[in-house]
Amino acid sequence: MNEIFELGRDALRGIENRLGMSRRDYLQFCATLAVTMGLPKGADAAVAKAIESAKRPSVIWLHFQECTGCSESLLRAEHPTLEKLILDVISLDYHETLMAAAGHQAEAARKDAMAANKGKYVLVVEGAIPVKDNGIYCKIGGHNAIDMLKECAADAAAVIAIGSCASWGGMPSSGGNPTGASSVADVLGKPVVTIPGCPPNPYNFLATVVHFLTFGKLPDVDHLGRPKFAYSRLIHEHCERRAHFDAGRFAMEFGDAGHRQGYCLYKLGCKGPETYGNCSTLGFGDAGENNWPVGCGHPCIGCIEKDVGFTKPIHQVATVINIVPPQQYPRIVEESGKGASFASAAALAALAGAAAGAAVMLTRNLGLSHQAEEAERAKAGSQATEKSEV
Ligand code: FSX
Ligand code: SF4
Ligand code: F3S
Repeated sequence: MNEIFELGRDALRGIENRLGMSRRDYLQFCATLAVTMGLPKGADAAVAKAIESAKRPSVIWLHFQECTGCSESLLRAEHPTLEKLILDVISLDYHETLMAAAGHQAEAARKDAMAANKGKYVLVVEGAIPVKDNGIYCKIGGHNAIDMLKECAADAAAVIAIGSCASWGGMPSSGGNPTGASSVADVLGKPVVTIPGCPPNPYNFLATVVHFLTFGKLPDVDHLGRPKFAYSRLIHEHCERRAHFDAGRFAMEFGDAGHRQGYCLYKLGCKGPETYGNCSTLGFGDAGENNWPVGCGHPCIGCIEKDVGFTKPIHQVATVINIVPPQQYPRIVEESGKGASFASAAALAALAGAAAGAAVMLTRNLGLSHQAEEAERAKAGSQATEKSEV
């Protein structure tokens, strides 16, 4: 973190005023983003510098077949909030849900932003594109989604498909796909960066945009266009219930004794074993620990993964892609169903370079383990007090 002081007090004070967040929170935010991207030590300084000094890229955000959950999930990201992002990190020049303009004014705003930032703007696409029957199932301002996407992508510096709908069709493409809901890449006929999830974790999007700001290019992606820092591991490999899976301890019904004790949800249809993502390692939406489907006691439905989410029945058992058990298990605190500590496993993975973004795991789960330990200590303390009172 030392390099970060090269930014100077004035720059940090400026950020304090602009973002309305303390220097400490700002530096923590930059460190979190750097870790999320799996960047090496010291990269937080580069991230901080880029956000502080880079010209805000113009962002044009299109909405097609979707529920706006992706934008909603960004609104729930606390570090920073979307308002702060809009005002400071990016220049959101067109977003149908959030902009005040309507009708012709909105269309004019889009055209103006495209002309003013030709070749430089980032195009974010939320929602699938219905291609059946000449695209008549989604029209905005008299244009169908196919034409609008092609027009906006032509002069974009980068295209990001946010959410499963834009990434691979998502929910609108399920059930026989009556409208021909298609991905951005399929309609454009070229690969784009995809951030699948229904909705995706806001940090995966923020980290992707900040990577663009910091390095002038989008992060490395896999064959499906997914940033490797977020989508290269199976959820099952780092799940806090994994030790229960390997020990054969399963919840068999919602609300049964195993479910109440935080046992593995595999037999209730959890798709963690065939879904790639960082849901099990990166808290979702800042609402506290365990704030992801499995953490809340519901099997993962594979909302991120094509041919799994919205395709396989929710309670059908998953195909286990990797049967190799982890080298170390999280410690299990069975009574509360939480308290998994991945610290040692993550440290091993980071040392071995076994998994991209292992540092995310390490950071987050160090927090988890600390919290669990504190909870246990507090419990032990209160039990001791109760005994001494008796
Ligand atoms: Fe799709 Fe995002 Fe699911 Fe909804 O829009 S990924 S339906 S969360 O809003 O595109
Ligand atoms: Fe976690 Fe699901 Fe894997 Fe069980 S099956 S360990 S709940 S990801
Ligand atoms: Fe979706 Fe499963 Fe992650 S349901 S949010 S892919 S845990």
